[in-house]
Amino acid sequence: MIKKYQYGKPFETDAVVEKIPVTSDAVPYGTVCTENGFSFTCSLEKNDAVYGLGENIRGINKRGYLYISQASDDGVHTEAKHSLYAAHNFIVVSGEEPFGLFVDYPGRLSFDIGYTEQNTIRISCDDANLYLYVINGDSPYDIVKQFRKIIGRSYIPPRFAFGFGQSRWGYASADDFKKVVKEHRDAHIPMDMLYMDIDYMQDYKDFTVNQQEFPDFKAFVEEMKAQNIHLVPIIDAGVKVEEGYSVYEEGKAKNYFCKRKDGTDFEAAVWPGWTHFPDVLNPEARAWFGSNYETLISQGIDGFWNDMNEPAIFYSREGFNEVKDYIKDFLADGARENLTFELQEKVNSLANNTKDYDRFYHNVNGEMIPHRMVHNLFGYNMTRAAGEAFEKICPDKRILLFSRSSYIGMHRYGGIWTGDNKSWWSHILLNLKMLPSLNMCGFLYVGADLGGFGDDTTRDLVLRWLALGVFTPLMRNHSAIDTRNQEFYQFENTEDFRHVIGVRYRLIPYLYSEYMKAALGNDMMFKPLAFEYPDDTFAPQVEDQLMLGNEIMIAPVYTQNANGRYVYLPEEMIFVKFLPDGTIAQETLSQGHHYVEIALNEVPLFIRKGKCIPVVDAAECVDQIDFNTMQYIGYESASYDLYDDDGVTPIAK
Ligand code: MIG
Repeated sequence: MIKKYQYGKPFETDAVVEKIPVTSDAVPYGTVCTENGFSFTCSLEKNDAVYGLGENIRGINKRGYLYISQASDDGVHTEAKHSLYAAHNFIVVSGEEPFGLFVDYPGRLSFDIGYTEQNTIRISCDDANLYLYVINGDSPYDIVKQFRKIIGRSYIPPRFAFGFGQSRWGYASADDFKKVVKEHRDAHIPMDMLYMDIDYMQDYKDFTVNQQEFPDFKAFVEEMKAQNIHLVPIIDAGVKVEEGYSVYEEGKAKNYFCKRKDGTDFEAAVWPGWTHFPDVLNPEARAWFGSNYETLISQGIDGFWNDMNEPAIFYSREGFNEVKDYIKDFLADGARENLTFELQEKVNSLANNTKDYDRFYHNVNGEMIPHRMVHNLFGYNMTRAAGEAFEKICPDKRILLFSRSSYIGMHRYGGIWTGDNKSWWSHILLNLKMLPSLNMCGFLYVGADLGGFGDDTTRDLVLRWLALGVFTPLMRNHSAIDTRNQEFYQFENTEDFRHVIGVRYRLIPYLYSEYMKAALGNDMMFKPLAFEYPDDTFAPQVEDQLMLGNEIMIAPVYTQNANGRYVYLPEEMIFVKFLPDGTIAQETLSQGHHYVEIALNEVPLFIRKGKCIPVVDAAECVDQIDFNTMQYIGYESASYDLYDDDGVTPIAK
């Protein structure tokens, strides 16, 4: 049962697609107050768990912290943070009478989940203009499925997107890219995608390609395709201000950029220098921005990643002028000489300063809406621009698409990657914990930068992280410029990487099948153990193992120098290890706690009692997977219902 409550005049986010009439009943489970902004307060019982909030820090059980929905470009994902790149305002509270809440509000919103008071949830925001959806059901899992149904079907990528993709910020020339492909192919490390970060562009201009480095881009794309490699270019939110650059000229002439209050185009400096932001909340401007993707699609491109769409701002014209004035005073005024800390802070506060979100506006059906009020919708609508355009540009083909920033609703148009993590062991676990939370909010095509984006990685970290990454729909090794080289062939004993990536390809028929079942059935692909074993004493507390699909449990090693790990089995299972010699070890383990040994070059998984899964032979790309090699592993009398299709044709909603 879902009830929809309306407060004030909400902004229509299109997060929910099902038509639900507004009710005038009282809100159950808590108290709503609309005096100073909006707040919803309810109390928690000692053992209630709180799930949801999608892309976020901390646990699967979100209880005990303050989370703030405010999409932010912040590459330091520590426990101390309150926001990451997204706003996924859906939570589920377990307990005697479980319920779910979706706060459809696109501005800054706080979820105090037992932070101020351990047994109290308080959700609040400044403007009492929003929709609140209250869902009740038999269990948290049931509530999630009801929610997923009203927000519409999740994005379905092409099947090649289940292959492995290599990425690194810094590849710039055709030769750089060719080298990466050659190294993988020579070492027989499977690969389907090669990501193009910002350096492929001409001066960081969206939808352009550096002519000198790629004199015949179309031919280059073809050459890569001939080796079964899909190139996936990045698109940034800011459009470079430059006379003669057609995207800029057209956007300016048609008033498709976000404006200041005085009607001039808002200026933000990002990678290209000064840019304007496409007003993707304006349907006309959104269609226009999306139509630009055709420039690359017509050259053979069939995948994109949208970046910097919180939107990230290095500095605005206003912020820049303020600091310039400050520095002038600083240099002139002897009294200030000692305040270098203040100066440092001033300069540092230029980037992603929320003050800038008060300085520009969106034109939504003729009404000027301050960006601050709809901040969390930018990445969603940039990605929607692309997704809606693809339906026109290539209606017969699925296009790979994912974004950094998002809001619920965007899950219908693309996936997400979880942004600038670090080469830290703790981030393997963070990656794992986010997966079910993201699925609850509709995001199924998800993954993290495997091996870690920032900081220097180590060989063992990459291998352990991959043993989780082999299960995530988006499987990509990505790292930042100036960090230690992170391609697999940079490390000793490359064959270990060939083996682990090979395991991914052996599992693709299963992973694709489970992904599609989850997408078509509005279901989750990754679940907390509590969702499958709600009455188990230990399962609800497990935060380092997940259920994947309907057949398996995963439990990767996430500590350095470990030879294995402790694992909890809520029921008897078969412990499976993909060994480096290509064989598969299977051992039945009883219900309970176990220590399992797992070497660096082994991939573990657990098959649930009475189930089996399909496994094929490894291949070097998705198209070369030979379904004739399919065998089943797990319980002998079990059968598995395999979903498959051509992997390309869009599926009607
Ligand atoms: O300011 O394009 O999250 O994946 O490599 C950094 C360069 C901009 C941030 C993305 C990251 C990407 C990087 N980008």
